[in-house]
This record gives sequence, C-alpha cells and structure tokens, in this order.
Amino acid sequence: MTTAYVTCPLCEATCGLEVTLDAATVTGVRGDRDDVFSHGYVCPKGASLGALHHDPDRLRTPLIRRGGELVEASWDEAFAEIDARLPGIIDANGRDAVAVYVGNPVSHNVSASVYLRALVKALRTTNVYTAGTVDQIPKHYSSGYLFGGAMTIPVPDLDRTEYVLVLGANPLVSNGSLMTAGDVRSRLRGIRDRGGRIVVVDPRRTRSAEFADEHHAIRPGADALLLLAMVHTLFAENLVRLGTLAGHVTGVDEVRELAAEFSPETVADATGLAAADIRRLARDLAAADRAAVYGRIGTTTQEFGTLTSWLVDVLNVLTGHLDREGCAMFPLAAAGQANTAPSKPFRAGRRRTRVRDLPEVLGEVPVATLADEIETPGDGQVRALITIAGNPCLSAPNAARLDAAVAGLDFMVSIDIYRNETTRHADVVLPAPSPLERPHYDVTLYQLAVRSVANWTPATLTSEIPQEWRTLLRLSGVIAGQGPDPDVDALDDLLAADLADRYGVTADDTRRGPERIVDLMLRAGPFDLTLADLEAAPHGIDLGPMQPRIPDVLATESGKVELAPEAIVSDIPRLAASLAGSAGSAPGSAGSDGQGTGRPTDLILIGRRQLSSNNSWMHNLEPLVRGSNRCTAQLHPDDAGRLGLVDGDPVTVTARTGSIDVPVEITDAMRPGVVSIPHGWGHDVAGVRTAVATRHSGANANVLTDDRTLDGPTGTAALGGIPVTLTPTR
Ligand SMILES: Nc1nc2c(c(=O)[nH]1)N[C@H]1C(S)=C(S)[C@@H](COP(=O)(O)OP(=O)(O)OC[C@H]3O[C@@H](n4cnc5c(=O)[nH]c(N)nc54)[C@H](O)[C@@H]3O)O[C@H]1N2
Ligand SMILES: Nc1nc2c(c(=O)[nH]1)N[C@H]1C(S)=C(S)[C@@H](COP(=O)(O)OP(=O)(O)OC[C@H]3O[C@@H](n4cnc5c(=O)[nH]c(N)nc54)[C@H](O)[C@@H]3O)O[C@H]1N2
Ligand code: SF4
Ligand SMILES: [Mo]
Repeated sequence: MTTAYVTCPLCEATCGLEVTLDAATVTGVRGDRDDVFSHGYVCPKGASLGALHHDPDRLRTPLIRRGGELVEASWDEAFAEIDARLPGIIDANGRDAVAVYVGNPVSHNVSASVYLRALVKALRTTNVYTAGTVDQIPKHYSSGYLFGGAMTIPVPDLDRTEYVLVLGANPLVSNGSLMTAGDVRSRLRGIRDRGGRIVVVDPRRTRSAEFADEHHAIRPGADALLLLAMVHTLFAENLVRLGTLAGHVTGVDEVRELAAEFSPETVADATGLAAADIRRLARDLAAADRAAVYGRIGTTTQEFGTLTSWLVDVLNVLTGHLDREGCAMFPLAAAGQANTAPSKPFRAGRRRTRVRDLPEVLGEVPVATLADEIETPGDGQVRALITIAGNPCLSAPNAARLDAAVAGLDFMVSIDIYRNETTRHADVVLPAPSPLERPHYDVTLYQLAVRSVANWTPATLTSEIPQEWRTLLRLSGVIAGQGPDPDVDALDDLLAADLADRYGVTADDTRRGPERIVDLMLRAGPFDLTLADLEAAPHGIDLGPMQPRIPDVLATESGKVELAPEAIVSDIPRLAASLAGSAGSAPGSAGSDGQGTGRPTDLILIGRRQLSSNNSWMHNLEPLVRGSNRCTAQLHPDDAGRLGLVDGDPVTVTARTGSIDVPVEITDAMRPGVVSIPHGWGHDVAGVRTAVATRHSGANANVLTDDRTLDGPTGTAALGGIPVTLTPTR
C-alpha cells in the first residue's frame, strides 16, 4: 500500500487529495487534511479520480478510421496517417483550412496548456477556437480594457471580506470559478461567522442562494441593467468613494453620464427587482468596509456578458473595494503570472472572422461561428479540425448543426481520453494519460487564487500512453513538415530555451517537459521558488493572502484603471435598446400565453451545473451518475400548472435551432417564466465508447442554445436567455 498526495485537476478549486494505492490499483481518494489550501475538502468528482483512472472505456491506444470504423492502431500508424493527410490539406488549401478547438481540461493540464502553444505556432491558422467563447472571454475582455491585461482579473478576498455580492455563480456547486478557492463552502461560511453577508443574484434559488443571506431572482440577462442602476444610485446619492484608488482611475465622469438614464425605476421591470431593493443593494455595498462584487458564468455567457463583467468591476472601483484587503483583489501566482512582466495594453478585434465578421479576442475566435467556417465555401474554408480535450458537439451552441458540420470535415484529429460525441467523428484519436498518470501544476488557476499557494504533483502512476506534451510536440513537428517521427526532445529543448530566454532565467536542463517549464517559471516568479522546493512540500506551500498590486499591476496606456473604455461602453446603446424593446415583455417574463392550460408557452432557458457532473465528460463513472436522471427541465409550479404538467412528465423543449425531450422537475426554486436544463448530456449517439454515460444519456441542452445569440463585443455565446417553448411529449 502506498499513499500519494495530488492536486485535483478536475475543477478550479485545486483541492489537495490523498490517493491510496495497492500497487497500481487506486483503493481510495480522500481530501488531504494537511493540504495548505483545501484542508481536507473533496467533492464527489475528486473522489472519483480512481474510477476515472480505472474506467475500461478510457482510451489506452490510438484509433484510426478504417473503412468508416475507428479501430485500434499503434502510435506510429496514427502519426503516419496524420502525416499522410494533414500537411496535404494545408498545402492545397492554405493554413486557415485547419481549425483547432481547445477544451476546458487544457486549463487544468500543464502539459497541454504549455505545449499547445507549439501546436498553434506550427499551424499558423487564424481558426483557433476554445471553450473560452462559451465561458469567460467577456471577463478577459473587460479586465483587459480596464486594467490592461486579460488575466488581470480581480477575485473576492473571500477569507477577509464582510460582504460579497455574487451574480450568476453557484460556488457551492461549481466550487468556484475565476476564483480559485479550495473548500469554498468553509470560506463562505467564514464570511457569515465574521458577521458578514452574502447576497446572490440568480434566476434560480441555487444552493448558494439558499446558503446566502439574501437572494434576488433576477430575469435572465438583466444583470447589466441592475448593475448600471446601482452605479446610477451611487452617483445620485453621493456614495462614490474611490479611497486608495483616487489618482489611479480615469473615466469616472463618463461612467456617471452613462449611468444617468438607468435609474432603478427605469430598470425595475426589466430586471424583475424592485427599485427600492436595487437602491439598497447599492447602499449596502457602499456602506460595507470590506466588500466585493463577483460575477461568473451566468454573467458572461449572456447577451450582455462584456457589459456585465465590466460593471462588476466598475462597482468595485466606485465603492473603493478594489485592490484593498477584504475586497476584490489581484492574485499573485508563484509561476507564470501573466501580469507581473511589463506588457503591451490589451487589444481585441485585431482581426475578424471570414464568414460573420466576429472579433478575435486573445488570438481566438468565437466557437459559435465554427460551423459557419466549416460550411461556407471559399478561401479559408475550414476542412480539417484538431480537438484537444474538448467536446464542442455537446458544449457549443446550436450543437446539432455543429455536429453535422464536424461530421462533414475532410480530416479530423482528436487528443482525448474518451471516444465521445465529438471525437467519434475523428479520423485519428490520440489518447492522453489519465490525471493520475501525469504530473500536475496549476499554472493557470493559481493566477486566480484567493491566496497565493503552490503545489506540485508528480505523476502517481506510470503510463504506456505518451505524455500529452510529447504528443503535442510530435503533432507540431508533423505539421511543420518534419515527417511522422520528429525529434520531440529537440523540440522540447527549443521551447524551454525560448521560455528561459523570455523569463531571463537559466533552465534546469536535467529536467524535461513540464517539469523543466514549471521549474523555470517558479525561478522567474515573485516568490523565488524552484521545483525542488515544491517537491519537498507534498501538501503545498502557502505564500500568504493577496496583497495590493496597484499601480504596478496596471498595463493600460495611461497606467491607470480606465473605467470607461470605448471598446466596452460602445455597447451601452445596445443595452439601452434592449430596455426600450423590453417594455411590457421584459427578458425572462412569462411570455405570450398567460392562461391556456396544456398549450405552448414561451419560457426563457438557462442552464445549471450539477455537483457530480463535470461539463460533458464524467458521466461514464457509475458513482457520479447513480440515481435518478438529473437531466431535467426545472420549472416553477405556476408554469407547470399552466401547461398542465406534473413532476416527471416528458416535455419537448423547442427553440429556433432545434428541440429535445426531457422530463420536467417542478420546483419553486425557479423564477416563474424561466426553465433550467443542465448542459453536457445527450450521450445516446452512435459511435461513442462510453457505456455508462450512454445508459444515463439525458439530452443535449445545446441543441437549444443559439449560435446567433452572442455577447456583442466578444462574440461569446449567450447560453442563457434563450426563448423556448414547452409542449407535453405525447
Ligand atoms: N460540479 C461542477 N463544477 C463545475 C463544473 C461542472 O460542470 N460541474 N464546471 C466548471 C466550469 S467549466 C465552470 S466555467 C464553472 C462555472 O462556475 P459557476 O459560474 O459558479 O457555475 P454555475 O453553477 O453554472 O452558475 C451559474 C449560475 O448563473 C445563473 N444564471 C443563469 N443566467 C443568469 C443570468 O442571466 N443572470 C444571473 N445573475 N444569473 C444567471 C444560473 O442559474 C447558475 O446558478 O464551474 C466549474 N465547476
Ligand atoms: N448550455 C451550456 N453549455 C455550456 C456551458 C453552460 O453553462 N451551458 N458551459 C460552457 C463551459 S463554461 C465550458 S468550460 C464548456 C466545456 O466545453 P468543452 O471543453 O468542449 O467540453 P468538456 O465537456 O469540458 O469536455 C472535455 C473533454 O476533454 C477530455 N479530457 C479530460 N481530461 C483530459 C486530458 O487530460 N487530456 C485530454 N486530451 N482530454 C481530456 C474529456 O474526455 C472530454 O472529452 O462547456 C460550455 N457549454
Ligand atoms: S472541488 Fe474541484 S478540485 Fe476539489 S475535489 Fe472536487 S473536482 Fe477536485
Ligand atoms: Mo467553463
């Protein structure tokens, strides 16, 4: 029996876990009580790391399509196939003919996130897509323009705050996002224990809303109006206090003018909140000494994602709650912190997409237009796709259309641990090691952590599957024309030398791959650590709470917080127009048919996350899907009554893009007029190898979300706020 201490790579909380093994068999996974950050917390997903590792459906060998079927093949055969087909497509059609889609687990995987750069560089395509445009891109964009850096994202100082206003986030289920906080429940409880308050704004009374002191069931998509009315109130009641930020902020007067027309009364109907409540929220925020406003996916994947993300921080600034202890602060990571080195001010929209003229942000373009780029003939049409740790056929809007488009590609390569709804379309599937078979360090998520911590995880188990960085470099070499078996170690040396040069440090060349990279990032980092220091500390190293970082952290042209950047405020007329257009039939209102029983009624669709689920990909683990089908349409009793539905009734949910069948779950946790269906389900398709998930298939909510409904400035998909009709399934 042996014990290993690992950082869980499954979500943003970065919990420390204790894994017990009998030789190569995982016998138990529990929270590591000595972990410096999560102190023993574990959720059902983390506890399933052993089940994931031992899942017989997890891929162990490459697959190649032969006669229409995916069959097992050797690594050399797989790369020979890629070498025979991919460079030819580029030669014949140009570099943009190959698209790449990068999924969410890449940000939890140091091998993939660092070495992906080599692949993108080799490809030189403008068709780079990631899960970011169904997620957080509006926050990068607003932070980029406000503070100068896309990763300069303030997070609430949870451990010291006394008041936190949470919009569109459910940390008790998601375990926190754009806010890395191991054991977030205890941290939130700490706020209550200190006599502080938690306020949640969400169309659904979530677990976090139940836990909070106050819940406001806003209409979907109306957050920007609410926050702008709070800004209006701060100015109207002379509550603006920049405090220590005075002298570091421009644009305050412009914000005052912009908010002038959005009084609480003007937005009350559209938000579904009383004007008096909106005023009080503004006053409470202003009055709290240590406070933070925090918004997450309900505020980014909606039509006003950028404006909402921006206003979250406008409120933090105007109330003096930015960059101060107990408020919204800028984290500082031990390795790879993007905003410690001088850089050029953030810019988006440096190029636009071919078919729909959508903007580039951070070098990527919206996944909502991937199907357009595949289907539309002409110069630059996408003919081949590489996916890495992604499942866009379940996770992107208008998923049925994307699925059909992907099926029609000339060539597709996927790197994944499963043959899922997306990778089933690939011509070559390359497996990656399981989380326990690779080393791990959270380069990305520690940059968003509520405390500075550093924890290195060596690989617990060895694997016959090559490490993902080797696969990515081999693929890069093939694309660069080096043939099917390029010298991966030489490519690694180049990448490491390049990074060492950029950081101005000497790399430890006795190490390779991510070990060498993380070591040199630590050496270049603000805490002067080496990988050896972390190797000697299996429970992690605590580096203290967040510290004020203004003005050093600012990288805007002016060197100040630019509160009213044109790239953001130019979207306000669209918001004003939505307000004018919504008079009488506000977003999220119970729609056209108020009385007919059993007749279609217009409802507004939102999503929801589930504790035992991880987007689309952990449904193949029996412990996580046991019990009743959780892919339900949650509906308020009033709406159910109007439709003549009882709990468990099957309904057909229809949107512009398609329809799905799911059972209804009647609950007064829903705001009337709003229906919630979780994403990541819909596993009953041909060609997957996920036996358990297929038995618990559920339906794909993204058949209903619309690839035309986007956040204006970034093109991020509005996955919430979609009008749908419910009809009893006969
Ligand atoms: N258990 C579990 N944890 C996860 C994941 C998972 O799938 N399962 N996924 C991970 C990922 S990839 C991410 S990005 C994070 C996301 O982390 P969170 O953002 O905390 O996740 P959600 O639970 O989706 O919370 C979003 C909330 O927004 C609400 N909402 C929807 N529309 C609106 C709106 O218009 N306005 C407001 N104010 N609220 C709205 C929803 O009702 C929902 O409660 O979670 C991560 N953690
Ligand atoms: N309607 C609706 N849609 C949503 C959302 C929503 O709230 N509502 N949320 C959106 C959000 S926030 C996100 S992040 C996206 C997620 O969208 P995606 O990233 O496209 O999808 P995931 O479900 O995370 O699938 C991850 C894939 O990575 C594979 N994988 C896991 N670990 C590894 C690894 O180490 N290496 C490799 N190579 N593969 C691995 C898994 O098998 C799985 O196939 O979904 C988005 N879609
Ligand atoms: S909360 Fe996230 S990091 Fe912690 S055990 Fe669960 S999945 Fe892993
Ligand atoms: Mo996400």
